[in-house]
Amino acid sequence: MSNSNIHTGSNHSITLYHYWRSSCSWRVRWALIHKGISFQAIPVNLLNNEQNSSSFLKLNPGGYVPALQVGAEIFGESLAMLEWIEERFLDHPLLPTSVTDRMRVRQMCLMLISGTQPLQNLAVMRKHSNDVNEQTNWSRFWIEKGLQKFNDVVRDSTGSFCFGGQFTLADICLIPQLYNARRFQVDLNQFPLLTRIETNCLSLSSCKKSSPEQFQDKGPFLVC
Ligand SMILES: N[C@@H](CCC(=O)N[C@@H](CS)C(=O)NCC(=O)O)C(=O)O
Repeated sequence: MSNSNIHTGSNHSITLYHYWRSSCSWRVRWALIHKGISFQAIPVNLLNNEQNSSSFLKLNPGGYVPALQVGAEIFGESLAMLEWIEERFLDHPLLPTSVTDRMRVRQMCLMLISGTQPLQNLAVMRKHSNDVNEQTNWSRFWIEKGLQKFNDVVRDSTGSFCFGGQFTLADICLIPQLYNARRFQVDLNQFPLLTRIETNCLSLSSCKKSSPEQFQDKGPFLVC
């Protein structure tokens, strides 16, 4: 799709502008699919810089994917989207019941959403260095550091998933981050707890259906 040709999804009530390999996009695809919500998926090619095209910036002035259109309104920031999905669609909850437990899960989410992922962004890597190897070193360093801290928090509350036996938003944030960690050659053998959680998540059909491979090189389509 060319920069001037971002399709709008106005004929469907929920539309997700996303990029197949973006970890932030995967989070939202996954939550929507987990809740059984159908949505129009519209690709925005980050490698072609479509996120900075004038047509996309009109949709999301932040210049990032994902962006979520709900009716006539459009929103940026994946955590805001995840919270909206959770509050709007109550079945298959992605947060625990108690408010302190919810705070723990939100802490885990933010350690990745705001403490780790932003440092591996294209724009950040390019500002750090023009050298691709150096960009990889930079991202690997910060992802590894972020995962170490995340691991320390999860260790005290884990079961099959990050927060005990309940699949939550923390898992939805972790698995795409591990996918990115591999892209940047982080040695995940140092995180057996996290890869065990990953194995459990990968067996969920919502994880498979929302994964990057399912959306690679696809044009706009309706996810049911
Ligand atoms: N805080 C934002 C971050 C979004 C973000 O960083 N998106 C990345 C893809 S995962 C992006 O669009 N990068 C484009 C760029 O760096 O130019 C969120 O959670 O939605």
